[in-house]
Amino acid sequence: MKFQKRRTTALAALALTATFAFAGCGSDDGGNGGSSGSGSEGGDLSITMLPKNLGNPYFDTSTDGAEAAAEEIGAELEEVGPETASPDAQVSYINTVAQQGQDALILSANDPEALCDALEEARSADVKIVTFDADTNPECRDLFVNQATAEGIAAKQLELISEQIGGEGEIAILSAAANATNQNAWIEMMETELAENPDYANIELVDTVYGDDDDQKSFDQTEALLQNHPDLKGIISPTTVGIAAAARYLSDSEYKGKVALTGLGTPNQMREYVENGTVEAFALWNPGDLGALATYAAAALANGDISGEEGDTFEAGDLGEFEVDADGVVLLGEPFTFNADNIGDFDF
Ligand code: RAM
Repeated sequence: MKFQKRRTTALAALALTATFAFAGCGSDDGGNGGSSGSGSEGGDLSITMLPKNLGNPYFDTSTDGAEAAAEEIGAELEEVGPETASPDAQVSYINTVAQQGQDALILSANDPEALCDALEEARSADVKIVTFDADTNPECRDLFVNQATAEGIAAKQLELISEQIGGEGEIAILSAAANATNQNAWIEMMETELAENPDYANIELVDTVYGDDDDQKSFDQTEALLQNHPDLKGIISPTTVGIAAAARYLSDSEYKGKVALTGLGTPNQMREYVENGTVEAFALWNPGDLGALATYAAAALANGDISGEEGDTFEAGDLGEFEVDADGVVLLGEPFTFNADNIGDFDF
């Protein structure tokens, strides 16, 4: 079990200010958070953050946001997590949280169902459960902090690929893990939209493959897609790990500039490929804001300020006031499109 306790310092607070500004620079997420150090001290609340896996810059940024929010609240936050994005690997961390009697657990789930027994156990030890990024079944947690609606995320990616391939041709999807609730919800929406929206009548989805949010596997799957589908016009990768690996493959191949690539990526991982013409545009939200919002939500639950009922409201620092929607969902906002004109404004 890999344990990681991250430092919450004035620097993290500084990084958050930049992340919150969204268009601002200065949030250095370059490290993988492997630094040792003390958690944020002195708070009454103890919160554990469990991403899908460690070593993914997307989750490094969400944890930076969570740490800065914890510092502001005066809570102690620690990040733990497995190296591979699998549900089995997450269970032991949830068990530890239950044994420790933490006040809250914030997690991005690798499976909607497989973690539920362990989460149930934690809840009976009075741990508040907040999912963020990738949900479990709603009955297994108190709140889900959603980055953007599944419809919005699906629509944005289809709009981008359609523009980039001139509205016709074969496309494929390179996803994360096969059980990931977030990617599966987005893919389902994209399939429906492709089938029903006349704008996409000439686009055919020919394959969906899984890179498990592993860089090498995603790279290999990209190569296989291109070999198996010689007429492929474009790839959508709704995962920051997948799109970066696919871009790296395309960038050094004969397909550069010929096969379009879009999806969800971080500006820092994609900058090189936008600048060298491999990728025209892609989308994402601000993972730092997402981590911060999940932390404010977890603290509001643990403090008893809210119970997670629809209509409950809570303050999330500079992000403002948020309301709990149906099914215990709190919505961060809308996806944002990055391209050559704006990518230089972002640093995460
Ligand atoms: C990867 C993870 C994460 C997802 C992003 C877009 O980092 O799969 O869950 O939300 O991509």
